[in-house]
Amino acid sequence: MSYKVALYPGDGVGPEVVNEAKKVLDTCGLDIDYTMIDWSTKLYKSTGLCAPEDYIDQLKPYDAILLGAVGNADNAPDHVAVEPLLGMRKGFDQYVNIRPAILFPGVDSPLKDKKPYDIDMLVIRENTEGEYTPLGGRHYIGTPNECAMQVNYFSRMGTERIIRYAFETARKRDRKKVTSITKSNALKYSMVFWDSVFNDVAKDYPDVECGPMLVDAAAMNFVRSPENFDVVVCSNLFGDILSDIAAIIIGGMGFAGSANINPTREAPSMFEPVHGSAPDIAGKGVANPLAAILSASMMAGFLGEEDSAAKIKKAVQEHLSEGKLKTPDRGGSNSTAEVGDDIAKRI
Ligand code: GGG
Repeated sequence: MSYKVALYPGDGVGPEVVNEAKKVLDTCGLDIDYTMIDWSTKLYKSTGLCAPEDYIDQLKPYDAILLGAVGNADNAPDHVAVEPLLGMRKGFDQYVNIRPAILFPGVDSPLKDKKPYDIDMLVIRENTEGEYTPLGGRHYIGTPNECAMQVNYFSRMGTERIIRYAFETARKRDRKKVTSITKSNALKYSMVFWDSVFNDVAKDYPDVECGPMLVDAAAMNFVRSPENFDVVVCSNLFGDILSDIAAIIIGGMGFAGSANINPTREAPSMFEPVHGSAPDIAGKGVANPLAAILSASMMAGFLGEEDSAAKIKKAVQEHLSEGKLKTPDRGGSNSTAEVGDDIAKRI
């Protein structure tokens, strides 16, 4: 099969890590026709936008998008920089954001006594609505009555489909367990609704162990007992925050790949490292490319190239187990390209 993939490196360290992800994919010998998308905050100065107005139309024909990172506060406000990223998730109905957190052999967790694979969870984040819905407004700006409103929008369709996706995913895993992240003790409309949809859907999956957990308790338990989590299903904002905790306990943001999936395949899905643009180290060639490489592995798997996906993941595992090459975020002095070369060589 041949595929059309849009490479969207974006800002900061994005181009450096996407370059390594492409290098690794090339080694797999996949028939991919790449198009380089040169949109970033640099565009903002000339156009007031970080991507052309018709960016959804331009990206629609691709099978997948491989994104690096967005954001550089020197060039554009962060909420403008992130617009194309959130816009792709919504515009392509990529309603599932999968963020795996696995403690690989050879990687030190900041948590005491954690062995390889003690942490092996999937954070499944609702990606198109919830707290990220662009509904609200600012009023009476500059007066003592100034106020801001941001509406949390939870539809039955949107809530049910993400929870169902989490159960379907859990069913295929060994532990078959879903934890639903809530805050229904305080958010008496949105999260009480979320809980009731969760309870309805759970009835269809008697073979899956499941239950709710308040988001504050989950933040604590990700650190205290991460081995108790398997699949974790969250609203958009809760998933954003908890997946960063999940990343840090498996060794850092440098290991956190992700997939933004439209399961219907009627529009492209997008793959990106969870980390941002890290402008402080951009251009120095020292960013950890593993999160982007693991995202590329998820992309290969989504495209149906399971063999290549597994080869990339195995190469990353071997590279980490050997532990010879490390970028500075892991206490080493190797470059982004040296790590990418090592993974490619192993494939
Ligand atoms: N790698 C993509 C990236 O730059 N993410 C930065 C970010 O702030 N994303 C917002 C979000 O995931 O909700």
